[in-house]
Amino acid sequence: MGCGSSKADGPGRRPSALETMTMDQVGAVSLIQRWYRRKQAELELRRKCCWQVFTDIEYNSEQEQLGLNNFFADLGTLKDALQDRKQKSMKRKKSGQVVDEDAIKISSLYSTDAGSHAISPETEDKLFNRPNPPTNLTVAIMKDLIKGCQDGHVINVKLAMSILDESFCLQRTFPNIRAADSRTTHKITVVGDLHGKLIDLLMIFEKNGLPSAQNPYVINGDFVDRGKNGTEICLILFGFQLIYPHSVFITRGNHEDYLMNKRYGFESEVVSKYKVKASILLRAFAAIFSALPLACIINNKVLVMHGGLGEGTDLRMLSGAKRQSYVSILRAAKNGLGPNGDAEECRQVVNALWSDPGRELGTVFNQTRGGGCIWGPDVTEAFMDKYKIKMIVRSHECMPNGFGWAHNKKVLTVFSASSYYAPGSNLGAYVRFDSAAAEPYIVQFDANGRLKHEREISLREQVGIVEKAAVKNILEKVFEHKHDFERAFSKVDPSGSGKIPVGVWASVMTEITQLKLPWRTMKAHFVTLDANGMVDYRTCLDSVHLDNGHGINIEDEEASETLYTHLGTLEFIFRLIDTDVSGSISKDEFCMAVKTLNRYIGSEEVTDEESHSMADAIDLDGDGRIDFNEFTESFRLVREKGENEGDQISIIAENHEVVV
Ligand SMILES: [Mn+2]
Repeated sequence: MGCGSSKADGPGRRPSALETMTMDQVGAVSLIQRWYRRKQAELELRRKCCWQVFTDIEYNSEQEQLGLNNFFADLGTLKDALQDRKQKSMKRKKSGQVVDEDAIKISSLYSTDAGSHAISPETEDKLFNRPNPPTNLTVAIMKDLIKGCQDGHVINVKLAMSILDESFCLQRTFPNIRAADSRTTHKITVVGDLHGKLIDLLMIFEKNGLPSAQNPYVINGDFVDRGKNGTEICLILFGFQLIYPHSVFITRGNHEDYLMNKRYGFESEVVSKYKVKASILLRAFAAIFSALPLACIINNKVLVMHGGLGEGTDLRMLSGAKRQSYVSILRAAKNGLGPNGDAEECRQVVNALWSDPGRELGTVFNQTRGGGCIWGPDVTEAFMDKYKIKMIVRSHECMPNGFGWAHNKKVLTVFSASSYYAPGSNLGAYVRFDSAAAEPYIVQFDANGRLKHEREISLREQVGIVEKAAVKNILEKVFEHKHDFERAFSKVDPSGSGKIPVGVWASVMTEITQLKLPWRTMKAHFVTLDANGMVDYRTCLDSVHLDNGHGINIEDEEASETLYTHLGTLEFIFRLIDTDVSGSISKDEFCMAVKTLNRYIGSEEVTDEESHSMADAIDLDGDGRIDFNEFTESFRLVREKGENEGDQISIIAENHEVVV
């Protein structure tokens, strides 16, 4: 608090305000102070509650994504099959028609994650023996590029392609664990998750300078998804790395994964910016992501990786992993064997990108995320002893203050996307290691303009904004499960009085949303209480009204609820089937998906004719393609609560039923 500066006592100094106060006044001041402190503590508590809401909901959806694993595996096969088919048809085209040169070059970069090398020797030759690098990037070009991005322009597709093309070749020359040396530059800066928030990257550049030979950077993964500018961030970072390959270190995060990108926004970002060229770019991005190094060690002392450690993390094994085979780390995390059929290698790679530090000793499976593990202080200790490492810097978790210490200040989490969950929800941070200083120098910022020193003044207002966003998120969850709630409430209130004790209400909320939130503390946001302190549970269901944001016309409420519950999943499946990322599903793509699904569930073969007629039925406007609206209109997602089958989602189209 601003108490002013106190100058040294001296003759003739004016007595301070406190000294001239009467006892009554002093009493009043201390009362106000106590009241103020209590209010601050209350606000802090409210802020913590919101935080839990955001993180719980975030991890909940990641888990759901992982739960679709078996389905991914088969759709992965489907993707490969379609790829083959497409390449064959391209070859056929070659005989007479014009073929897009770029398309062939980049698509051949990307093959399946089944082989140990994603590139054919033929393509490799073509890439490495090029007479002149096509980009010839300069810092001046990069500055123009940044200016253009700030003005909201989309980066030219030719420039984008040439940066990606060059960057891919460069990534492949790096080892899995890169070594950074800051002894000559006397500094190196580590940046954490950016998640498509260009404004944060630019703020860091403004405060800390552009990357250069004298100003090296480690960018520690998760620069795409969620935010709107993953493309720009990638191209700016890859561009600077092409100019300063030995001063820009980019490590892979769990979102540098094409399957994650289908669900969390990067794919749709690229599609909306590049339209027909999007699929080529996306393939190039997927290829580069799988070629990114997994970690970086600064001055042999500080290990930087996105997730962290696991049981017996072995740097030698991690160095030897065939990283490029891991086109999707998410898929590897679930099948456990990984693309190379080596369970131990797979475990090491997955932990490096997915794990979180925890307080308990040893390691446990990361239940909240559904992938990686939670490792304890003893694991950190043993690892540091073995490798003579002094500190681990990792990212992967949003932090209220942009950074956080764990394990006796041996593990530092750095998260650089400010206002990640809602405006004012958190600060961003980056960390600089100046070789002279023993301690890392941590800089916090909020790219939305609320700087740290202003925070306390507006804490109340800020908590209000964050709380509103958190409550909205929960109401969405409540809406998704409205009917489950009605059933659960009628069970605990058989007489139908509409009133239940707070504790009962809280446990129903936890059970149905699967979110372990401080419901009692937050109850005022959702329900009204009567004079006896009983919860009127209907008030939380009646207040829910939502816009699904997809422009889908929803008629009856029950259907809209089930549709809304699975909209994310449905969109994800749609993107998987739409292999050429055209924004709509062709009949070929649809038939292939039906085939794969049928093989997966082991039901009898559906003929091509049958699947074609299904496609025709779904194609409501008869233009020969199925767009997302047609897809959701025709497919009713029904959650079957069969007593024996447990939770199953079945997609019913016409008379055909497919269980996912
Ligand atoms: Mn992450």
